[in-house]
Order: sequence, then C-alpha cells, then structure tokens
Amino acid sequence: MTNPRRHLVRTVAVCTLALSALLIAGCHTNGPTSGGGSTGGGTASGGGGTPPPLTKKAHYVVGFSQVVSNNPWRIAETNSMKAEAAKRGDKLIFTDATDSEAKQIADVTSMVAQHVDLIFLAPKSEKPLAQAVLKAKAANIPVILLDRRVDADMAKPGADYVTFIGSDFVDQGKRVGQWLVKATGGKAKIIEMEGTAGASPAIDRKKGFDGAIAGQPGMQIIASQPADFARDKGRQVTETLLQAHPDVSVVYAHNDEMALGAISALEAAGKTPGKDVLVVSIDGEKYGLQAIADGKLNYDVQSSPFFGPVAFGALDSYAGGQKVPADIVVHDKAYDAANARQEIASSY
Ligand code: GYE
Repeated sequence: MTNPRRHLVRTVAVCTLALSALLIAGCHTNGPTSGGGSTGGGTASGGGGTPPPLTKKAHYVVGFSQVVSNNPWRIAETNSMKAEAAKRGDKLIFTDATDSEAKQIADVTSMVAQHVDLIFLAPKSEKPLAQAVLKAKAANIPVILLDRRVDADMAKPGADYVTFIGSDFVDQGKRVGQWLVKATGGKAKIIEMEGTAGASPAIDRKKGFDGAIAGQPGMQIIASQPADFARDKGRQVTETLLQAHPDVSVVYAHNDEMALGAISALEAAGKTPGKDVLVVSIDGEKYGLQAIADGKLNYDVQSSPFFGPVAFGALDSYAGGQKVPADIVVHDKAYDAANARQEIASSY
C-alpha cells in the first residue's frame, strides 16, 4: 500500500496533466453543471458566467477558511495547506470558523476586505456557505472549494467558483454499504451516525450507503441521527440510541471521530464493538486504523485530507489560463484488518 500523502501527490500529478488533457484516468472530472452528488433547492443563485480571474504572480496572498479544528482530519488538512504555502513562499491567511456558519461567513467577508488573491474555502454546509462564495465572486475574488461542496443550485463550479477539490462522498458511502452487505450476508440492524446536517459529505455518504443496501430487505437502518462529525457527540448519540435499540448489530458512522465515540458507548453498554456489533466508518485517521488493529472497527474508507499540493496546483493552472475541471476528485483507499496496522505510520 502507498502512503496517503504520496498517493495524493500522485493524484495531483495526474490531475495537473488532466488540466490540459481535461479527462484522464485517475482524475475524474465533471462538467460545470454537474456539481456533484448533492443538490437541493437553493434560495439564491449565482450569476453564471465565469469565476473572477486570477493574475499570475510569483507569490500569492491567499485565504484558507477552515470550518473547525477539533479533530485529526482537520489538523492534517490545515497542516497540508500551510506546508504547501510555506514551500512556495505564498502567504496564507488562516481562519477557523469553530464549526459556526455565521463565523465562517464573517471569515470569508474579512478575507474579501483584505483583498486576498484567492480564497480556499472548506465550507461547513451547502446552503449558507454558497452565499459566501457569491459574495467573494461579487468582490472579484476567485474561490476554490476544498473537501465539502456548496449547493449546486446556488453556486456552480466553473461559473461562480473555480473548482471543487475533494472525495466522491457518494462512492465512499457506497463502498461501506457494499462491504457490509458482504460481511453480514445481507442481514443487519444498523444505527447510522450522520455527519453535520446540511454538509455535503453527510448528505452524500448517506445517499451512497442507502443505494448500496437498497434491494436488501434484511439490511435495516433502525435509527439515523446527526452527531456533527464529532467524537463526543457520537458517543452521546450512540448511548441514547442503544437504549431504544439494544438489538443493533452494526454502527455506520460518517467519520472516524463519531465511530470512535460509538465504540466507547458500545463498550460502556457491555457490548463488544467489532464483534457483536460491527462498526464501519470513513476517513482513515490514525486512531481509526488503530481501532481496526485492535479489532474494534471493521472497515474504514479513506477520505484524504492532504489537499495542499493539489489546491495550489489548481491555483497555478487557473492563474496560468488553463481550463480547470469543475471537479477534481481525490481517490481514496480502504482499510480493514488485512492492511490497517501497516498503514498507521503513514496516516494522520
Ligand atoms: O470526513 C470529517 C470532517 O468534509 C470530508 O469533514 C470532510 C469531512 C471529514 O470533519 O472527518
């Protein structure tokens, strides 16, 4: 297996080629109107046209609006962005929205007021943050979305912002569902721990999972509730749901942090996570891989947080006048008992 950083760097190299070739194996791109898996009725819409231009410079001043910094995934993403900016001699203005939509909109507004060259935005949720994208566009500042999408009816890649760089969340959920159908022989009582309500990975990881278990009458979601992608919330929500559903046989968590919280709650309730209750998840963080090695987590689809090289690569392509694909999709590995232990060292 390769280490995730090298894997993403390779993806970047492939994607960089794809910026001129546009379509190439290993870097899936969509047309500007596709906007990814999740859409929804918006309240405002972008003006169409093209994103604001970016003048080519030796060094840039860019903003990076991070949504929250309360878990290893976010810290790894921030470190990847900071490291890449430092390597290039670009200035990165970093903000942490502490999981608040209002603060994140204010953070973007402040970057606009500082006239940064470009804003990298990791948006909390699809609809409120689409407004921030349109605000930056109106101020003639290009935006690149990282790791989560905004509502495609409100703002479109290639028109209102440059591109979305991130994982295929529908596919992640689908891979977990398919693994589970096999592992359980199509019989399971599932508690689903959803990510932040209104966030694209939560919407799409649910959609992909639902699709994979559809047509399997023995696969039953007995409860599905948001736990905000956070460990302690995952623990609390599982604790409560276990009281009403002691017959649960699977916990599907939309990220590792919530899975780790669920594992604590299962243990506190006298269950054996990984054995009498299977636990499956997404992210591939170090603690998640350790939980697989310890036999408490069964399957984990990676969601790579190493965006620095590909994000700044897209900035360069855009400033250089190349056509940037509407979506730059990161390809993710998966972990189980066969490979988790040897992947811990290269994880985050
Ligand atoms: O899975 C989760 C994080 O948006 C892809 O958000 C990201 C998700 C990631 O907080 O751990």
